[in-house]
Amino acid sequence: MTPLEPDVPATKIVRGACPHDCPDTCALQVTVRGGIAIKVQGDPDHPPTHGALCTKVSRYTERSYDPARVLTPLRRTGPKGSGQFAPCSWDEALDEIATRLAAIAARDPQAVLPYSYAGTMGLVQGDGMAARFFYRLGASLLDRTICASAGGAALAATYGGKIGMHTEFFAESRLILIWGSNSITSNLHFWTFAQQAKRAGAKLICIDPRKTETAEKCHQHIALMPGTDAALALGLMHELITHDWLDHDYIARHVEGWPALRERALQWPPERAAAVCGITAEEVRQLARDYGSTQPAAIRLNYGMQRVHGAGSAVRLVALLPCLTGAWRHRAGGLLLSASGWFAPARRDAWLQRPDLLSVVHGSGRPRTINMSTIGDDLNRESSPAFGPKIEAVIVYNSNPVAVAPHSGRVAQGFRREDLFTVVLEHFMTDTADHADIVLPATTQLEHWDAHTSYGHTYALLNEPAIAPVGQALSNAEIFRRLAARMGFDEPCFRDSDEAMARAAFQPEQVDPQALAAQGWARLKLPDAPFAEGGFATPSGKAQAVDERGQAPDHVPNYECAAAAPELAQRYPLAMISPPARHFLNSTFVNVPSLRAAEKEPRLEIHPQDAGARGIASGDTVRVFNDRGSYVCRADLSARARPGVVNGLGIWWRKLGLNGTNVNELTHQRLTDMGRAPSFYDCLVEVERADAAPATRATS
Ligand SMILES: Nc1nc2c(c(=O)[nH]1)N[C@H]1C(S)=C(S)[C@@H](COP(=O)(O)OP(=O)(O)OC[C@H]3O[C@@H](n4cnc5c(=O)[nH]c(N)nc54)[C@H](O)[C@@H]3O)O[C@H]1N2
Ligand SMILES: Nc1nc2c(c(=O)[nH]1)N[C@H]1C(S)=C(S)[C@@H](COP(=O)(O)OP(=O)(O)OC[C@H]3O[C@@H](n4cnc5c(=O)[nH]c(N)nc54)[C@H](O)[C@@H]3O)O[C@H]1N2
Ligand SMILES: [Mo]
Repeated sequence: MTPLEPDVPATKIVRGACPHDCPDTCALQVTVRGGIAIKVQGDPDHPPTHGALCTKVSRYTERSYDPARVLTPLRRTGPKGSGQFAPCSWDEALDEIATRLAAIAARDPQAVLPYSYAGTMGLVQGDGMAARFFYRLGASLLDRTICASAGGAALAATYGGKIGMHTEFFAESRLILIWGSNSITSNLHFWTFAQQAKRAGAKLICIDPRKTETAEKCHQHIALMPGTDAALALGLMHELITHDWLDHDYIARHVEGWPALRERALQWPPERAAAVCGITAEEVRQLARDYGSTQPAAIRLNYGMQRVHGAGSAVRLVALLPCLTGAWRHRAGGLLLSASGWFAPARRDAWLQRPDLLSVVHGSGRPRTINMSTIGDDLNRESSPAFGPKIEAVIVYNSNPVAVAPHSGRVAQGFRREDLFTVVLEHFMTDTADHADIVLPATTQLEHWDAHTSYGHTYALLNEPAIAPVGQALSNAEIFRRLAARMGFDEPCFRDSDEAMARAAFQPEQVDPQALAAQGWARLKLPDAPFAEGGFATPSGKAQAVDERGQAPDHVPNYECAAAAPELAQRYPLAMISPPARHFLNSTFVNVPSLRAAEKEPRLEIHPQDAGARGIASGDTVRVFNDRGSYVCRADLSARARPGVVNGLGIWWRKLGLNGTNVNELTHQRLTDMGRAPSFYDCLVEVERADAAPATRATS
């Protein structure tokens, strides 16, 4: 639409959806004047958004119009990773990509790897047209494990899917456990409901190794050691059993495997649990008393507690707590980790993504799968019968793996391979874009169509473009549509428009198309209290307390802790977690000047006791290190850190850090007990003043 069209009003409001990887998926209203977006606000009528946006997205126009945006295709002119590029035309860029991919695919299409995550969570600009393209090409499949797959697998094992409470009803709870979640940072719109409950007299308890801004505003904070949540849940169950704070009728009718779970929990008296968790037995007892004697009681579990070896076992155990007390009988009771499974029947994934196109190249077989969390090792592997072909090309979109994937020294080493052909679709020159052969300018959410689900609420949303693409940017879907044409993929699905895909993303019986078109969002038709009468999505309809072998989950210690690795713990005595800095969203927004100014510099929160023992003062430049590498940042002596645990707030761009690294220089690629996920928060380190003689050499 051009400003010259006579019937265009001077100012209009366009309805949209926040695309970012966050449980809140807000409904947006974008004010546009003369073709320029001047304001982004939250929709006051959308219940989870209730008119408010976070600091990051309320500045969205600053990001979309940032002068540093990539506005033309770029071709590499310097060594890999140097960030030296020259502009080229779309035709040159796409012709070169199509030629290179066709040559590799002629040998083995599995040597091509798509790498993407949730830079946008849209069904069209995420894995819509891109999925069609890579299925048709026959490329390697990507196992998208980097965030939530341990918890997801655990929920599926326990409830039969990623399903739980409606976020709105937390406002009516009498007790809320905020468990492994920094709601004020990462789930702000849930916090509004928690505050409503608090004002109505509910007790709020935060379970988190770090004294977050959320923990400070709760009535109680239980600062357990990272990776010990399963022990805490078992200790709680022990107390629920011995005090008979159980709903026997609910258990008998709706829980499978209770005798084995009961036997397991009886091995965990509060003293044993407390010793593992690094808290007091009284804290375990009091929490059990609160949980066992308050209805309705709700748990906002979040992904922060499932980035450790025993993540799956821990989520299974916590998810069973409301099944033992019958908390599920109330709409304000139960648990929410993810709501995304509620959308499964509504999403037209088979049409949006067309996995059937795999058969064009692979017949009835399937290509190999690469786990995105081990990209560091996998980019450095040669061809072998077990691995398949060496990775020859990576197409990255909606992700910044050089900054966000574990053991990033290894990841960067892989992306520096001169024989790797790398294409990155981006808004900005991220650490990953610096390593590309070709960078393609992508549109932001203000510039393209999309359709959205949420993992924190139960409303589907539609995003209309508010402005024309900035510069020469094209939507991800349009880029893959043009590439498909150049590769000779002539299936009609490669001609579906972005708008057609967005408008037809949902089954009309599940998501009311009129509501979606008129107000930009529509609530799924679901019962208020989904498991009041049982009816879990498992084959038996019961919550599953045991696995196929009849075993109840147990506490699994961290890979890196004194119990499992005593020698390592001697050399690296501090546990490090790396949750997000409040003004960043993963590595997104690190480059937005006002938001980076708010975070100032990469920081390590360290307890004054641990700092004192190392001669470290607040503001000192420190080296945080282990056998994988070292990371330089600023020490922040802070009671937010508990003794024995340091908090390396993430996720800085490596090139914007103090020594060209970020916290993932220190994390490892070992996977969780369920879901094949990374264990970012299962990491031992040592810290010293950066001016001290290095105690160890980086070995990455
Ligand atoms: N501002 C902002 N918002 C975000 C994000 C962001 O980067 N910035 N990221 C988005 C994404 S991708 C996701 S997945 C979610 C993440 O948000 P959450 O699911 O809340 O997960 P985290 O932020 O990783 O961690 C939450 C809390 O868990 C604590 N924690 C760490 N280890 C443990 C443990 O072993 N046990 C317990 N009980 N707690 C532990 C951390 O200290 C942290 O305060 O938020 C989304 N929202
Ligand atoms: N140490 C440590 N590491 C972590 C975590 C942690 O807590 N600690 N958290 C982990 C978690 S939970 C997650 S989810 C991952 C997140 O990892 P990623 O999904 O890689 O998330 P971001 O770093 O936000 O990078 C997303 C990129 O997508 C781009 N983008 C956004 N929209 C579009 C679009 O429409 N088109 C294109 N082409 N690009 C777009 C953005 O500019 C941005 O650079 O990181 C993980 N890494
Ligand atoms: Mo995430």
